[in-house]
Amino acid sequence: MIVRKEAWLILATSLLIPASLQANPAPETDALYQQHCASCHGTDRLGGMGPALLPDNLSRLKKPQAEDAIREGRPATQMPAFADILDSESITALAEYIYRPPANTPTWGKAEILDSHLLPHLQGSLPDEPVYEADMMNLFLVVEIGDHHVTLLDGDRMEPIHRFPSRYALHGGPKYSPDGRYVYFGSRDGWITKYDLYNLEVTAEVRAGINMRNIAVSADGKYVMAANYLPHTLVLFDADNLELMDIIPVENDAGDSSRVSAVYAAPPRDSFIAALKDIPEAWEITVEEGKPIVRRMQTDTWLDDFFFDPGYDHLIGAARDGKHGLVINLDTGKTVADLPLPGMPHLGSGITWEYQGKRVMATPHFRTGAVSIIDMDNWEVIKTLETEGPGFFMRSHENSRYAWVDVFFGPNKDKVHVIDKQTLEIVKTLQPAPGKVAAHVEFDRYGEKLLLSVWDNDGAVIVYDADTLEEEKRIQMNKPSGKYNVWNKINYEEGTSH
Ligand code: DHE
Repeated sequence: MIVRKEAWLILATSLLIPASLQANPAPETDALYQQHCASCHGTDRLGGMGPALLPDNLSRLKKPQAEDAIREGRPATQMPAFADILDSESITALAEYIYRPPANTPTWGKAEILDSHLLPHLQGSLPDEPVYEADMMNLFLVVEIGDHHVTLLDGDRMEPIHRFPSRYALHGGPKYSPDGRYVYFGSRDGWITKYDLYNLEVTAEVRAGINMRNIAVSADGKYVMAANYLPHTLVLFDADNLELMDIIPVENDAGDSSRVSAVYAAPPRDSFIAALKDIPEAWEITVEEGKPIVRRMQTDTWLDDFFFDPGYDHLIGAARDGKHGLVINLDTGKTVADLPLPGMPHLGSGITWEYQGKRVMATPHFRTGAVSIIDMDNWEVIKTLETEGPGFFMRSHENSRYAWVDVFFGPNKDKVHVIDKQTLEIVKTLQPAPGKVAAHVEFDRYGEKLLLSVWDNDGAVIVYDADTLEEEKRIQMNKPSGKYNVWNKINYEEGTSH
């Protein structure tokens, strides 16, 4: 029997896509969407004042939660409750509708990016003095994902200075300008927001893509690079006003395109480094006379998550199979070591420190309760530390003898381990809010105090003394996720994320 390729495709597709998603949406559901949702989320679901409502963007929201959001609204956002307007069948139909792949693949190119550009304050038009008093190098930003806000904290007094709304679902670390005055936020649905910490004002915004991974700011502060999942692009902006400079299609020589796993600035190299999710390549991008120049490195596998040594000579990547890591020399592009890292290491949150006269790096794992500690001279795993469950984030500070790692997944998600960086042992396990995830630590600029999130709508950041490990105070917050200290970030402090 000869089966034509198209027939196989139809069969394969019908096996993969649930029946509810295969049929075209009923016209009445489309009408409901256009009547009640389109004004905020866009007629084509690409987002507007509200987030994009496409399957790729919603991968982290379960359908029952989407129904709840439609029924009850979302607190502290513009999303109203529809329980009194729509019956439960309509709510279910709408929730199904937003998880359907769109009829036409959405485009987000030059015209859309230029159209999205907002410039409330031209670079240089606001005063150069802060409108409040604080050590501007010891500020923290706390991203509160519960109601999409950001809190600015004074890191000396550990008191909030200001709280402002953010774009929907910020993700990844915000990136500061080299002088620490401006910060750039990236949202999952593609918005980049530039914020002036002196004047407490958004100065520029632009939407780089429909589903964005993260952003990076060049070491000289001149450029911002966005890495997208959808479309398959890297997008370069001028950092002053977020003007579009170039769109780099992410494809190989054969014309296959790829999502970008992430992009980071590599300060000593004066470049950006990106890894691709669907093509086994890592890219180094330099900007010459305003134009991005791409150098491609073939890798042995697809890299989902990666990290660098302090000199940015090597990229340490997690292989797609989640079973090992590899080390790539960034000058030669060659793989120089294979790391036995089972359990899907989360290298994006790796940290390094000095241990017995040499530099080691440590990473938690998404799938196993372990922290791997690796000698960065010979790339050997010197210790696998057992934890009470898989972890997400690790943090320390050069001046602290401890490293902190959370247990983000599983029954012990409310626990946080404190590791002695010289004995490589867990010396304390904290459980600050039983039943609530405790995760993500950031130190102040001196490494003397630190903040830990109680990751809950009725949550808090907890201030600890970094030496005695005693709690000092709790500041109430709405699902605080990451926290970012200006000094640590602009100095690429060894214990913090870059
Ligand atoms: Fe993240 C950083 C990827 C899920 C909160 N996350 C990052 C970075 C990457 C990444 C590549 C580094 C970018 C940067 O800082 O420039 N995250 C991924 C995933 O692939 C994953 C597993 C699946 C996904 O949904 O994309 C994922 N991340 C999450 C979450 O579910 C978290 C816990 C909640 C959320 O807000 O989405 C989450 N990720 C974070 C945070 C950072 C981050 C808070 C910044 C950490 C830092 O200290 O810099």
